[in-house]
Order: sequence, then C-alpha cells, then structure tokens
Amino acid sequence: MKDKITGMEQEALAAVAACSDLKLLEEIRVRFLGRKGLLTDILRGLATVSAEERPAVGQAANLVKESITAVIDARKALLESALEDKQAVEEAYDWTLPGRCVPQGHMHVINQVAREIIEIFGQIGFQVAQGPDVETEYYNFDALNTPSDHPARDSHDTFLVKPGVVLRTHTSPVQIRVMEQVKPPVAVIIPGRVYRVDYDATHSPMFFQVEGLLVDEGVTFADLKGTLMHFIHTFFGPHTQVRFRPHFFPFTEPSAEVDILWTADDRHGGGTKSRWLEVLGCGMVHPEVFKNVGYDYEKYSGFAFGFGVDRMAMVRHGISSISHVYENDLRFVEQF
Ligand code: 2NM
Repeated sequence: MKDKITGMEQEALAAVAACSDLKLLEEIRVRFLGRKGLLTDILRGLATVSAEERPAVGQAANLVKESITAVIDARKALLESALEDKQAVEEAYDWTLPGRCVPQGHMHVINQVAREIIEIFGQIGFQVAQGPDVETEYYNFDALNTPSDHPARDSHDTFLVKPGVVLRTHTSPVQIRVMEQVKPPVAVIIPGRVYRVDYDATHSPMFFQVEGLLVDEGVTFADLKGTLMHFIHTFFGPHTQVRFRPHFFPFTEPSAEVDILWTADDRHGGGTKSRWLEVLGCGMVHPEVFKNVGYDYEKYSGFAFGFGVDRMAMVRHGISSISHVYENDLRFVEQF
C-alpha cells in the first residue's frame, strides 16, 4: 500500500515538472487529487488495511497529498507569471500601426534609355554583345585602322592603364572581337561604358555608348540610312527631321555624322526654337578593318554606327549638363 502511494507521488511529481500549460496542470491536479482521482482511490483501499497499519498509511497519504499540492501550486504560480509577461510584451506594441515604408527605387535614366535603344534594334534583328572595359591598344586602335600617330591615341585623350593597355575609348573593340569569332551575316549592338580624358558641361570622363555593326553580302549605304532613320523616327518621333553630314572616322569609309532638327519650347518668346543637334556617327566599315579580322572585303560589306546614350538621354529630356546624369543627386535622378 505504501509502495503504491510513493509510486503515485513519483508519477505526479514528474507529470507536474513536465507540464508547461495551465490547462494541462489543472487536468493533472484532477487526475491525482480530484474527488475521483488516484489518491481518493488509494484512500478508499484503507478499509482493507489492518488496524495497526492504518494510521501510518493514512499519514503517508496525507503527506503525499500535501507534497503534490505544493508542487502543483508552485508550478501554477510560475506558469501564470510567464503568461503575464507574454501578455505585457504583446500589449506594449500597437500591432495596428502602419508599417514603415521602404523607399522604392527605379532604373537610372541612362539605363532606361539604353534599354529602349537595345529594344528598338532588337526588334530588327540586332543581338547584344559585350566585351571588356580594359582593352589592348590593338583592339581599341590598331585593328580599327587608327594609326599610332592619330590624335585620338594621345595620352591626353586616352586613359593608359599600362604600356599597350587602355580603358576603351569606344565600344568598337567589341565589334572587332565579334568579327574574329563569327562569320557574316553579323548584326550586333554593343552597349557599355567608355572612357576619355575629357570633362566639361557636355563631356564626362566615363560615359555610355551604344555601337552597332551589320555585315553581310551586298550591304550598302542605303541600308545604313534606312536602319538609322528607322531608329531615329522610333526614338525621337516619326516626324523628326534628319540630316547626314560627311565626316571622317579611321574605321569607316565613307563616314557621316547625323543631326536631328530639335525643337524645344522657347521659354522667353512663347513659341518654339529649332536647331540641328548632332546625335550619332556612322559609316561603311573600312576594308582595312575587314582585313584585320580575316573577312573577305571583296565579298562582304557592312555599316557601323555609334552614339552616346547620355547624349540621347539629354536630348530626349532636355538635360543641360552631363554632370547631372552622373552625380546621382536624388533630386535629379527621381525625375525620370
Ligand atoms: C562610330 C562611328 C562610325 C564603328 C566602326 C566599327 C567597326 F568595328 F566596325 F569598325 N565599330 N564602330 C563606328 C563607326 C563607330 O561611333 C561614333
């Protein structure tokens, strides 16, 4: 009988120690100490115990009842205070307050314009190609028919990394790399950063260029004109007036610069003001360039063109100084 009482005590103490929930704790109390509980069962059995033993067994049962009651009360106090702490923390916050807004960024104006240009040429079959910003003088100049004594090769215009290695001054070296890799027909568009020692209101030492190249059998200047007219009319509007002016580039022959007639609101006169703005350079790829990449210049011809993305963005948005474009002052950047 005494063993049964001690066994039950052990069982009850273990159950209480493992209990971390007030409702469960109450169930434990009922199971062991309740009117129909295990202790009541045991005490009912006292009738079968001999008269000499009965007082000792009864006393043991009472002690066990006290000890179980004590641990249950202690556990209850502990669980109740933990619950109060949790509620206090929850009440300390106003969960209904609106959250803090994370500012939403957007694409930089240069990237917007670059993607728009790539999209226009992509629709007529040009694929994007890319290459390194740090180039050898061979790819940046020699392969492009630009002789050692050409003014563009002067260290005053070109960032020299080490002898024979420069920061590319245009993305044309990528055209050379493409032509070394693939046979015609080729139609590629190359967006990327280029670097020149030049810094004023309209020049930044680093700027973005997009160049294009198309090579196949029977490509003519008329194809060049048609392609660029399509681009300009798509980018600047279908009624934009365009003029091609003869020009010189070492890597194209003949070469031209392209101007558009730009009309802006005349803030003082109230009407509009128009002027010719240079937007890009172009030409028929020089036979020397084809020779350098191993193309048969008797069989193939091609055109190339190039322009500054920043310049396109400035014309499109009426931006007066290129430094705005690269300073990243949020008051400027957020306008686009
Ligand atoms: C321009 C203007 C004219 C050009 C030429 C070539 C190559 F690789 F085919 F020779 N790439 N880019 C070119 C021609 C670039 O930018 C104003």
